Amino acid sequence: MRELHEEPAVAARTPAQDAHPPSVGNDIRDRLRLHVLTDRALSHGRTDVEVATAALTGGATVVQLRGKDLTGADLVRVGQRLRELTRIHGGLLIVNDRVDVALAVGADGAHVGQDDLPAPDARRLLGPDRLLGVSARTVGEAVCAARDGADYIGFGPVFPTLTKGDAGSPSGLEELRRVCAAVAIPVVAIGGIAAGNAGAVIAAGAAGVAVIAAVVGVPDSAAATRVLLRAITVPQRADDAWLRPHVTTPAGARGVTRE
Ligand code: TZP
Repeated sequence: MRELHEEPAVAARTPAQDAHPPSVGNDIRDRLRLHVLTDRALSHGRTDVEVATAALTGGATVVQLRGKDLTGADLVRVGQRLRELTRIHGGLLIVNDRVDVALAVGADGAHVGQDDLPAPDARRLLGPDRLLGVSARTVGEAVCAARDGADYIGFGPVFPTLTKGDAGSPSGLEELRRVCAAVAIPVVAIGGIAAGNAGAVIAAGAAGVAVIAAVVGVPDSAAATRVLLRAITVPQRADDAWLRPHVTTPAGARGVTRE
């Protein structure tokens, strides 16, 4: 495995990459659409920066730095690189567990679990402008997190996962549906999500999905991200002109506005 200090330089963004991926809009729900969590144990020897580069190139909207075995110094070093990279690609950077690291690297937010810093304290430290994600495994936890200042809920595991040993038993899509109905803030589903089941997760009401194995655990992370993004993106009808406002025009002129 490559050492942290050998992280490659962040490649400059090409003009073709200047536009945000289609899934990234100003709406926070859109921006939370596809989270990729770093995990060195699964990354086939690639560094977090290499995997994140591939994921962002494929259309990931969020990179979450997750390094339970990394020191604070290493987290800050990698976090700074990921900050640079996510800025270039128009993605969000969220730091798992470590609000202090999130602040140190100027991340867009932090994500805390039920056993981490309590949500009200995390919110106080992050201030009003950074995102706070809170993990929840039940409707009750989700409702409390929303009340305590979370911007989004990380709900799961929805499906069985081998990636997190202590994740608990999968909740399934019905419980996900109940959580999505119970809170007004976006719900991001996690746990065993891959291209084959991601559409069902969005159909259940989730604003987005968060994955590790499906992107980090495969050799071509950019391609895997593209496939996932397609699976969770509501198809745009080619013939959706009838949905757009019609204007009355002189005879012979086109009657449908296309901005
Ligand atoms: N929290 C609940 S399940 C999980 C986390 C961090 C692991 C998700 O990994 P995978 O490989 O996408 O199932």
